[in-house]
Amino acid sequence: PDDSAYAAAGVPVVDVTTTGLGPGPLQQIMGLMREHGPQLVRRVHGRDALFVSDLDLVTELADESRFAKSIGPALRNVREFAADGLFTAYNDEPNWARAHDILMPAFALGSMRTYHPVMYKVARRLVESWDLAAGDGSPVDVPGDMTRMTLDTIGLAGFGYDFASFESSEPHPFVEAMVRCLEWSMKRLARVPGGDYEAADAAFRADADYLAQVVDDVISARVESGERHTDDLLGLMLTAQHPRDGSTLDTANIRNQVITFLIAGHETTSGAMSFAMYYLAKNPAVLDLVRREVDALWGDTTDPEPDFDEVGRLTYTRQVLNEALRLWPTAAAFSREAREDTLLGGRIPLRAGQGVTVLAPMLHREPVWGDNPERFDPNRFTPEAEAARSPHAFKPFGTGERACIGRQFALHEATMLLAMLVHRYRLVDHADYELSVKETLTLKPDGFTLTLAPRTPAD
Ligand code: MNH
Repeated sequence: PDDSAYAAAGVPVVDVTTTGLGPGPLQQIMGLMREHGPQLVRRVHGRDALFVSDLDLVTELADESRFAKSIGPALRNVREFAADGLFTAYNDEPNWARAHDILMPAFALGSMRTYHPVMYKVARRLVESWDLAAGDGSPVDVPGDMTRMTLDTIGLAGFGYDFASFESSEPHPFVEAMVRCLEWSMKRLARVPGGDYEAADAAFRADADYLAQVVDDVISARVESGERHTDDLLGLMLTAQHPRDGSTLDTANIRNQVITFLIAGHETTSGAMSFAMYYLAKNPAVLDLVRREVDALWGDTTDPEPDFDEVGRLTYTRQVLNEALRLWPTAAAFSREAREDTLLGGRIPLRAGQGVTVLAPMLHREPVWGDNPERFDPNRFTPEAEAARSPHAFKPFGTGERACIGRQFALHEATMLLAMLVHRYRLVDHADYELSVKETLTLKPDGFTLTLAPRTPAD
């Protein structure tokens, strides 16, 4: 549509070419929406992107008969290193359905039982490292350590590969290369026509090649071990046949899937746990309720080892995570495209294939969330409150058949870790941390540190 069509539909066009997208493109759109309302076109160097966040339109966009996942400009950039992996595959690319059907069993509830011991083992690595910090009063780098823990977890649970992230004071080089690739994907959206990006692209290529090399190590470690696992992601990829047509994944696609899962499987979960820790540190009344929940399970056991079913009973802890994902959904935007020419909301003309991006942080602040949406309140996620609300009001995991395959994996891992931490430590907001959200396509609280003290019977 041109400007007059947007004007006729009442959709403001905001040209940000003079300022650019800045270090936080998502927060920029949040700001624009606060100013201009929940639908707008952001224009940069003549490139338009339509963003929406109001519940009615998101509800329409979730209708799979009219709309499907769109691989928009951001994901097209991610495709440069994840290619036809599940996250970035086009809907009609045969490898999407093939890999989806082959890998689904690995994300069924039964499989979470299989991953549970590994998740616990890695959670203990974090606890051991935090015990040292609690002992000498030194601050812990919350997002840094959450990233260590989630990378080690997906590596071990998915691929039997140990990144051993807690053995180093630096982030694993895989993480650094991955973050630069994600940053490249984000910054590429703001490019000035005719600009010189040769150096940036060469650096990106080197990083992408390194990711591919790590993945080849992960795969060959398994192949050379001669072990025939069939129950983890890599085992399924290497051995499983499609349930209906018997087809298998080819080598190039397996590599793309491993890159995809190593990235998708840790970056967002790490951010979600970090935001949850931030809100716990800032909301003593909520922290107290989590304590009651974990104390009811584990009392004053020094080193409780949560079993699988106990994690399912940590319902309030899970509400805390949901509430953190409401305010800061760490994969903050997802895009949909019209299957046919259509009118969104009966008035915004969309051509077949044209993308619309849902801005989840603003959807999650819509009027349906009440008149104080900035308030952190896990009671928004009691079963009663959830039943009373549209299922489309909360979309941290996307929507439809292309929604997050790893949701249960993330929630199990994160709920268990948060509960263990709250049970064990007093969280001290020693730096009086002021939230600053860092964007690398995904979101994290930037520079968030805590100091820790063991809990005493009094608290
Ligand atoms: Mn995950 C898709 C968010 C954890 C693997 N994930 C998505 C989408 C969102 C998302 C949003 C849909 C994107 C889109 O429509 O373009 N994911 C999250 C969040 C967390 C998360 C907020 C943690 C919290 N994701 C995980 C974990 C794994 C994983 C853990 C793997 C173990 N996610 C995926 C994959 C896809 C995906 C794979 C793509 C699925 C598909 O398109 O078939």
